[in-house]
Amino acid sequence: MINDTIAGISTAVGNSGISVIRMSGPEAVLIADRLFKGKKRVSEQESHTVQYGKILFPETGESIDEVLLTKMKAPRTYTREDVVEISSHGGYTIARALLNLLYENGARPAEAGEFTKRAFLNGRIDLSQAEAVMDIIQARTERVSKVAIKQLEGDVSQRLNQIRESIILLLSGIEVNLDYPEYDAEEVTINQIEQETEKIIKELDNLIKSFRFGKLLREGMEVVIAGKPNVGKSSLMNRLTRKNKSIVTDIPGTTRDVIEDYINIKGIPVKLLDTAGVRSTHDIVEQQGVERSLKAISDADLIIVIFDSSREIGGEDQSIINKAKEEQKPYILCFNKIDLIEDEEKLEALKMENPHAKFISITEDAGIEKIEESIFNFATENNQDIDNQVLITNARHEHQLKRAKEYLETVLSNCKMRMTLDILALDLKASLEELGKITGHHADEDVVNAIFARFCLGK
Ligand SMILES: Nc1nc2c(ncn2[C@@H]2O[C@H](COP(=O)(O)OP(=O)(O)O)[C@@H](O)[C@H]2O)c(=O)[nH]1
Ligand SMILES: [Mg+2]
Repeated sequence: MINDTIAGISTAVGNSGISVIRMSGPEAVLIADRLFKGKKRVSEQESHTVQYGKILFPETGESIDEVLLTKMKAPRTYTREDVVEISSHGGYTIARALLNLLYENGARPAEAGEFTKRAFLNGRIDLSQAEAVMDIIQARTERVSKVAIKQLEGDVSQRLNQIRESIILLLSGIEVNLDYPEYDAEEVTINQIEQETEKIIKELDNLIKSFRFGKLLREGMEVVIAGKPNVGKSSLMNRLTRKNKSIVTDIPGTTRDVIEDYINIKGIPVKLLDTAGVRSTHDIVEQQGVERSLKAISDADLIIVIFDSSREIGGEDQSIINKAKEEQKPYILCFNKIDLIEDEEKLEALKMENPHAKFISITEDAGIEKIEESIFNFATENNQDIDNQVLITNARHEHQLKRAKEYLETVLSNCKMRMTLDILALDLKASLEELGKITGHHADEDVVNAIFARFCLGK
C-alpha cells in the first residue's frame, strides 16, 4: 500500500505564464486545506472542480501567491489517488516556495516519473502504457505522438493480453490433462498445443517485425546524402531542409565536414546528413572530410547516392555504390541535373538503364517529392496500412517478445519430439512470463524502477 503524499512541479522550470504544482496521495486534500484560502475549504470543494484563492504561510498568514486550485478525488485521477493541482504564477521562485511549503506540511518530493509510477502501481495503466506516456512527451513529430497515444490507450497491451490469454488457455488445458491422464487425451492435447503455438508465434512475429518501423519512428532515421563532388548533395540538403545551411558552389570539394539537420517526412523524424564528396584527393582537410563521409555511410539507415547526369558516370560514382553495398546499406540512386540534358533520347536511355533510379533537377525543383516518397516507403517497407497497425516502438518490448518467442519455439520442438505435457507447460509458462514483463504482470522491481527513473520530474 502506498501511504505517503508526493508533490512536484509538473510544468517546465523557467520563465512561464503559470506553473502547475501537483500533489498526490491520501493527505493531498488535508495539506491543501492547511495552506489554501478560498471561498470554500478544499475538503468541502467538489471533486473535479477549480477554485480561486491564495496560498498563505500558515504561521504568519502572509500570501505567497494567488492561485487556481484543482481538486480531484480518487479514484478518477491520473494516479488513482487524491490529487490536488495548484496553478500559480510562473517562474521558478514562486513554484519553489509553494513546493517547500507543501514539503513542510507533510508531502515529500516526488521522484522522476513517480506520479505515473503510482498510476501503474495502482493498476490504472500497465507498464507499456506508462512507457508510452514518456514517448508522448518526447515525441518529435505528430505521427510519433499519435502512435504513443494509441499505446497509452492500450493497443499494444490489448494485443499482448490476447496472446497471453491464448497461452493461459493452453496451460489450463494441460492442467486438466495432468489431473485426468488418459493416453489418448494427451496425444490430442499435444497436437492442439502444436497448432496453437504456431499461431501464437506468427502473431509475435508480426509484432516483432513492426519494431523496424517503430524504431525508425521513435528514434528517427538517419539518411546520408553521398556522391562525388559537385553532383548537388548540398543543394539537395538545402532543398529538403528548406534552409541554406550547406554551402553550395560550383567548386568541387566545397563541403568539408558532415552537416546535419532534422526534417520531418510524413511524420517520420529524419536526420539528414550532407557529406563531403567522395573522391581521392591530396588536400588533407578534404581527405578527412572524405573519411567522415565514409563513416557516415556506414552508420546510416539509408543512403541517397547522387550522380550528375550531365556528366559521364564514372568509377568514383560507382565506388560509392560499392561502398553502400559493402556495408549492406540500402540506397536510393538519384540522377541530378536532368535540366542539363538537352537530348531527350539520352535521358530516356538513362531511365531505361536505371529503372529504379530517381531523376531530378534541384535547380528546377523537379522530382524532389519522389525522393521524399522513397524515404517514406523505405521506412514503411511499402506498407500502405501502416497507420492501422499495432506498432512496437520500444526496444525493451521487442527484446521481451523475442524471448517469449524463443520459449514458444522450444515448445514446438518439444511437441514434435512428443515430450510430456509437464515439460511443455514449463516453456509455455516461461514465455508467458516474458510477455508479462512488457505489461508489468511479471515485472521485476529493478526494471520498473529503471523505467520510471528515465521520466522527467513532475510526471
Ligand atoms: N543545372 C543544375 N545545376 C545544379 C543542380 N543541382 C546543383 N547544381 C549546381 O551544381 C553545383 C554543385 O552543387 P553542390 O550542391 O555544391 O554540390 P555538392 O558538391 O555535391 O554538395 C552548384 O553550382 C549547384 O548550383 C541541378 O539540378 N541542375
Ligand atoms: Mg557540398
